[in-house]
Amino acid sequence: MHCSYYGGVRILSGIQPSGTPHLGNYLGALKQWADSQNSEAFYCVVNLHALTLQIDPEELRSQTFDGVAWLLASGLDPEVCTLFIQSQVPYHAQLSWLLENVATFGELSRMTQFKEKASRQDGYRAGLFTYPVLMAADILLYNAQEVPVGDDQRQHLELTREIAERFNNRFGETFTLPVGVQPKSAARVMDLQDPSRKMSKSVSSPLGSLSLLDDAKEIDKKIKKAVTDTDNEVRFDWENKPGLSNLLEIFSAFSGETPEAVAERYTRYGDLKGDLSALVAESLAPITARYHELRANTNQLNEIIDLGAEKASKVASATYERAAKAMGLI
Ligand code: ATP
Ligand code: LTN
Repeated sequence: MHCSYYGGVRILSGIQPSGTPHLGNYLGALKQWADSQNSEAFYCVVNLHALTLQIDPEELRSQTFDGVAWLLASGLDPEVCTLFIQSQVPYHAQLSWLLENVATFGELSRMTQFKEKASRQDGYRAGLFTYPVLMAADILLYNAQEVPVGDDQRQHLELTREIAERFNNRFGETFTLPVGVQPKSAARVMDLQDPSRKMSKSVSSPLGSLSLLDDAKEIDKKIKKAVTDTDNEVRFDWENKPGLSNLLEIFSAFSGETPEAVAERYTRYGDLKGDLSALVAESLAPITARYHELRANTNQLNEIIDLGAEKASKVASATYERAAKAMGLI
């Protein structure tokens, strides 16, 4: 993985429509996407991936619109990049099936996210197992060169490269090999109550995760209660001070300073936490306000989604046809 963006590079990334984004999603994904968008960038709300979760159909429909509104509120401009819903481009599911016959059972069994999620539920769906192949299809359909994702998706990206390389060797040069791109800071925002775990929609406790819909009071409460340590020295040190270092990383992602520079300015945890909660609240307020405005205008959202599906389908259909033909399909 490397850490730079340059204009004109083909980019693809996706986010699941599984509830309000949290601070990790914003810093690890949405903010990066908005900062790096160009006419070659494709961003999708991956509602097919969300079918791997226990989710009510009405809720899924509504959360898919929420997802589009959050992407727009975070700064994605549908006139600049392509913003679309995964299920509206049928080639994702189609290519995924082809790639399931390139990926191996052993490879998929080694995926950490699968092992973690499967261990937390009985009767998990087959889709949870094949999830990374669908993700590979998302990326390869658009010939993406760069995939901006949080650190938690690194293994899936490596698998995508493996699948693409194997396909190219077996069936002829078809896919571009993508690289993962990570944000410079806050590539992995940790749970505020358990800094050994990433902040997550599905696992974090209510106090561990900061939702983009939290108001200033809730943000303040969660940051003040964030788990740190007892030695009271403000120092950026992930190994010995993971809770505090997480707060310094978050600070740095919003202020643009390095976490070390932020640490130098403080001697007391309380002061750092107070300033951080004000900074987070002030930074998120305009995004949340924009979200509410966008979400209330369904007609406008539908127009944006239709345009995205049309633009995405053009690129995806060409790649799919090429891959299907290479494999011998008529
Ligand atoms: P879950 O934990 O339930 O799997 P999630 O919170 O990871 O969900 P996703 O929709 O899977 O949410 O992730 C969307 C994007 O946010 C991805 O690019 C992912 O890498 C990024 N991301 C998720 N959690 C974090 C985090 N804690 N820190 C930084 N980036 C994150
Ligand atoms: N698996 C990712 C979401 C995702 C994605 C993608 C990210 C699905 N398809 C393609 C980047 C590119 C996740 O759980 N965060």
